[in-house]
Amino acid sequence: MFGSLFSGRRGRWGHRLETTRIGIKGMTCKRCERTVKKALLTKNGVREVYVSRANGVATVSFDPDQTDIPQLTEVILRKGYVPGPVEEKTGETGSAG
Ligand code: 9UX
Repeated sequence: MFGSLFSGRRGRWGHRLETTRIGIKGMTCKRCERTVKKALLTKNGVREVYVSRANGVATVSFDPDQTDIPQLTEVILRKGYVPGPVEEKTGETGSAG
């Protein structure tokens, strides 16, 4: 649905393209998805954003030459949401770090 989730892809114009998933807390209604999505899309290098309030996850495709994950999480923070690791709902525990 979102194409490959593996990094190292090339975008249409040959720029690098990386897809990451960022956990987001604090999205409690549908409009939050749009708020977060629009904020991320204003960032240079961000190509594609999908936000799921139900899962608390933003899936972001970006050019790692133009922006990076710390910058993306900062955008989310400034909008008043709390970015963090993706919390998988599989019941698994334990992550390295
Ligand atoms: Mo809904 Mo989100 O009223 O910040 S838009 S909770």
